[in-house]
Amino acid sequence: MSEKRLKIAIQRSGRLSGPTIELLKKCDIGFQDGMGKLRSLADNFPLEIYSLRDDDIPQYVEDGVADVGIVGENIVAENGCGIDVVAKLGFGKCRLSLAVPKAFQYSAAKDIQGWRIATTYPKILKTFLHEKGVSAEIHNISGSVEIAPSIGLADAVCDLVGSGSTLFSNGLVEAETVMTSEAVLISNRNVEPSIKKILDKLVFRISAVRTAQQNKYILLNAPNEKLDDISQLLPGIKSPTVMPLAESGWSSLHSVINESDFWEIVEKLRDAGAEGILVLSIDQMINGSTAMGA
Ligand code: PRT
Ligand code: ZN
Repeated sequence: MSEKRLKIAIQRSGRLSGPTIELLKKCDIGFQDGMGKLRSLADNFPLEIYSLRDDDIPQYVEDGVADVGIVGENIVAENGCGIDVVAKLGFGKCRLSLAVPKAFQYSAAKDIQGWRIATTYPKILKTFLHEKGVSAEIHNISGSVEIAPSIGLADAVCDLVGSGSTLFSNGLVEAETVMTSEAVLISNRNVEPSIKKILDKLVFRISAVRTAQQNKYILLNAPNEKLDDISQLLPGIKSPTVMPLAESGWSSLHSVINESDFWEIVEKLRDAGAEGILVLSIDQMINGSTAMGA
């Protein structure tokens, strides 16, 4: 009998492909025969990878052709209903925004009552307009949405935005964020128990990688009389590790600090008398709890 494998659908080629493969590699999952094929097998983890168009992934997962998938929340909101979101993955961040011509003074959604809006996300836009109590004509087009107003096809657009430069170069400006999005791990709702065990292992590894990405390992030297003050600045997982240095009167402190307040803490450490501060990236970090925010 062949070994049970978790089937994962990922984007074949596009913005999410690179970061998805990178994430799997950081989870120490290697591939036998390279990526880019429709189907490939991991060689050290029971995983079978399907490389597909991102729009098709929710349906494949809902139908059970794949057990899980990695896609943007925007695709889940537009195309996915009978699936579960298991974890947020922290990459592919963007927003779906309503954008109007630069010269237009937008103050509220009611300003676009009766307008023609071009989008690839008709379902999300319809819900948004309904919630705002606005009726507008939704033009569902499949690509290059941002040029629709300049060729007279629409008055406004509802499209994905990263830096905003594409909108800007097409004479448009963001009027309102309809939703924010990042890549997520989605799952079929009826995964059989043996496959669920593999999924739990994958989620555990992803969680360890994500936690590590949000933290840094810090080492520093401190004069003993300043140890208390410096330790207060280093919460660590529990509290910092303190070890005596060969030079008397000095100690070495090791700790883990969150990336979000990293620079602020480093400056405070320096001001408090820390020397020889070394900062290292962490590959994986396993906390007591590995629950991931979905
Ligand atoms: O072929 P396939 O259907 O698989 O891919 P695709 O062409 O539909 O998707 P792709 O690769 O463009 O995007 C995949 C996912 O990446 C999206 O579904 C989002 O979840 C996410 N993502 C993150 C983005 C962006 N950032 C983004 N900037 N998707 C699209 N864009 C577009 C944006 O609409 C604009 O046209 O990129 C362009 C540049 O953006 P600016 O604002 O930086 O200029
Ligand atoms: Zn797509």
